[in-house]
Order: sequence, then C-alpha cells, then structure tokens
Amino acid sequence: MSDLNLQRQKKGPKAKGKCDEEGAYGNLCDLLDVLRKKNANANGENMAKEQSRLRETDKNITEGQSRLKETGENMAKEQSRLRETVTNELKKSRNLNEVAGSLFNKIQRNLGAVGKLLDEVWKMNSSAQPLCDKSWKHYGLSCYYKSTKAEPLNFAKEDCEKNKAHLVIINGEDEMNFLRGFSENQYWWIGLRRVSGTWEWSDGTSYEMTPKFWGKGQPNNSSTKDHTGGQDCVQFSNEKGWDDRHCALKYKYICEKEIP
Ligand SMILES: [Ca+2]
Repeated sequence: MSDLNLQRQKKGPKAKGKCDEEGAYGNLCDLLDVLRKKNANANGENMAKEQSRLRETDKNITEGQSRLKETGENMAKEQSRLRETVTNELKKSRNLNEVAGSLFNKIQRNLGAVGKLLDEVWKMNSSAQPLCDKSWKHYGLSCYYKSTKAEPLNFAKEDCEKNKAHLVIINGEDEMNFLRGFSENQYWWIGLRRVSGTWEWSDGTSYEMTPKFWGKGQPNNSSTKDHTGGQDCVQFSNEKGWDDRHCALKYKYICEKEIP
C-alpha cells in the first residue's frame, strides 16, 4: 500500500487540518504532506551525516593541535639545550682566550727580558756589530725608526716596508713604556688599523691578545669638517695615548723590525 493511502486510512475521512478537503485537492495536499515529511527526513539524515563529518573533522583538528603542541614543546626543549650548549662553549672559549692572553703576556715579558740581556751582552763586547742599523734604536728584540716627516698612513706603511720593517706593533706594556720615552711628546702612526670594523695589527698579531692603551674617550671614530666616515688608523702620543684618526691625515710614524 502506498504511503498516501496509508496516511489517508489512518487519518480517516473526518481528519482535521489543512488537508481535510475531499477529492483531488485533498489527495494533492496529502501528497505534498508526505513529500514534505520525506524531505524533512532526508534533511535530517544529511544533517546527521554532516554532523558526523564535522565531529570527525573536529577530532582530526584536536589530534593535529595535540601533535603541534608536542612538536612545539620538543622544539622549545631542543632550543633550550642548544642555548645551554652555546653558553657553555662561549664560556670555554672565553676561558681559553684568557689562558692564551695570559700566556701571550708572559711570552712578551720573557722576550723583553731576553732583549735586555742581549743589549747587556752587546755592550760588554765593544767590537761587536751594532744590533740595529744606523738611525734605528734597539729595544728588546726589535729595532725602531722614527720618521722625520709627517705622511698619510699608506705612505708611512710603504716607507716602513721599503726598509724591510713594518709600522710599530705594540705587543706589551714594556714596549709601550719604551715607546713613550722614544716618542718625544709627538704624534706617531702605529701599525693598528680598523678593517671592516675590526681592529687589526699590521703583522697579524691578535688585537685581542695585546694590551690596549687608548686615550680617554678613544677610539671615538669621530667625523670632522674635512674628514667624514671612519677613523680607521691609529696615532699615539706619550701625552694622549692611542687615538683613532683619519688615515689621510699626516703624522710622523714609527717603523719596527726584528733584530736581524
Ligand atoms: Ca679618535
């Protein structure tokens, strides 16, 4: 029996409501009613399916979130471990630097002592050849030369090199004390330069390892009316210590070479 006939049987001839008309209109109305209910059932089923899919999606999202949280936590732990490792390595490297710096200073002091001894021995032997060429001054294991003219840094550097020497490298306190006396209160270029923002001695001696004798407020890398940009070269005087200056400025210079 069709849904429509069943419904009409259940409802009976006296059924009240929208579809209580007899005949074609009543049948049509009943048919519409059945269709509406079927449609409602179909919608209900679709909604149930949709709800189920949504629940599944929600579950997947929750699981994904949980995995992400776990990954995030692992990454945070790994980051923390890495930070700790880097900190420890930095500490070790600083300690090594300190040890190396201390050794370097000891070596410098020993070399100074050897130089003085050499000087004493040389003085005792009056027939010995001078330790340094004429117009060069002996100190420690080196000979030092003071220029008579003021020149830009590049000229000074080349002039020292022509004499198989280099602009003076200040390795320690002893040598600096010697140079203070040697400098006669004038201004001199030394072999220290800023290269790409890092201070470097011209013979490759480590700047980090050597003691610094910067004057008050130096290095200040200042600009002047005539010279903009970096003060990348270093001048020293007994009175003011080291001062970074523009390399194009002219100063006298001190060359140094090792005792032959
Ligand atoms: Ca300066």
